Amino acid sequence: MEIWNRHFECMDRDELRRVQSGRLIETVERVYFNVPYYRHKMQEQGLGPEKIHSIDDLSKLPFTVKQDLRDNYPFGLFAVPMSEIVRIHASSGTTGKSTVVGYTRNDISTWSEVMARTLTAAGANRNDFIQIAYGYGLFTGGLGLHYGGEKIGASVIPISGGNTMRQIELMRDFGSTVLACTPSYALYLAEAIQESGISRDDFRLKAGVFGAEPWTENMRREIEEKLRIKAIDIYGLSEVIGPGVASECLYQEGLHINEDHFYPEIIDPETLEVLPDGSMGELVFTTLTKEGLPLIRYRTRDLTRLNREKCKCGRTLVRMSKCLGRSDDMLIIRGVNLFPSQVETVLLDMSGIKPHYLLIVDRVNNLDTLELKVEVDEAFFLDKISQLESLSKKLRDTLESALGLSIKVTLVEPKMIERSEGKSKRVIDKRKF
Ligand code: DLL
Repeated sequence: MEIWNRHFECMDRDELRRVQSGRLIETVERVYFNVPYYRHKMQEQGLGPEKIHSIDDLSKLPFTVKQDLRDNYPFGLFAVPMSEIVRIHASSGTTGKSTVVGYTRNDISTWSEVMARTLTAAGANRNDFIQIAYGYGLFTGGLGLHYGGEKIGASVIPISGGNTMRQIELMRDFGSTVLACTPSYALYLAEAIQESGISRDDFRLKAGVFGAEPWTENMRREIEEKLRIKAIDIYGLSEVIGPGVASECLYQEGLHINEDHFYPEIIDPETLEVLPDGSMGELVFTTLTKEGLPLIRYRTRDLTRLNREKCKCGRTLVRMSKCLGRSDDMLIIRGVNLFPSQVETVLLDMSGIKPHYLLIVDRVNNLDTLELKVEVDEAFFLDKISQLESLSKKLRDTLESALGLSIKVTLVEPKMIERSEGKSKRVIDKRKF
């Protein structure tokens, strides 16, 4: 089994810890002297870079959360002058104050390196044809996979998302061997291939690198059977770098975290206490080499557990279990991140409706669907049907452009949405994770 960077991926754990400690010290200095936000936060706690000597001191440092990035929108947390930034991405689905991330030339090179590790771990090499059906653009999926694919010398096919018939045609004609997309799109493609009548023998596909949303072992089995491939789970988030934070090897027993670049901790999301290895909790990352947007103890909100045993593949990098849940209310719909509060903001701005709503998420033919049920104002409800129709269309258009997702809007009579006494239930997620 090939390993892209044996030196770091199989490093003795004591040596790795020394590397991590050195890099943490540099990172803390970088943020303290270059990012006023971090300097103030550390000063408030009586902390300076001289108090950080090793990874053991990490827990002294304050946490960073998504809201901190939004409050410093767009570039306030960057640690280098903009002239050093060569790429900007932003998290999907959010409007206005979205999460903006910036990369220096070295960051792009780090990203390509960790993506090269990811693809190699999935069994890919220079002889492969990688069909990248993740979206290209502000989303990190397309370009992240792209640079990794080029780095290992594979033939990269930057087809981007959507246009299923063309995906299938090119997959057959170009002989794609590795497919990169969300797991739900992989399943959708698998069924479309079956329906197309083209024989599976006409394809050369052998592996898939799937991520950007949670998926279960059952989904994996289904994808592997339908496409007759090895389905590899890859994990990442824009704030930390994009895809390439962690990925499975061919043993599929947890995702190896590239911890020489991204140091993981597991905390209790309520008490914020650091938990021992093996406990389920919220994953927190400190970047150890990033220049553009270094992050200290960034709370991902993803729930998982860590395992530091050496893997059968020979890698010593810590493994995280598949991420299936979050400690906040973020939904991932067709790979797009969505907070119910984004819908609420649109509703509050629109006349004719009340902010009493219910979001219904489902999966039909392996594609996520999103429906909004929302109450109409009493006065409006007595109006003509045509007016209701135009209200519904206006609402749908506004939501679709705000969320970057298609949505079905159903207007209902006042008081039709159940009121709850405690925390109101805004989302029904019928997908099975
Ligand atoms: O989804 C980066 C990515 C692209 C990862 C392509 C893998 C492949 P964001 O849009 O910032 O970045 O969303 C990050 O997606 O915090 C998780 O909640 C979720 N997520 C990403 N990968 C997985 C996975 C990209 N393999 C958020 N399993 C993260 C479960 C995942 N959830």
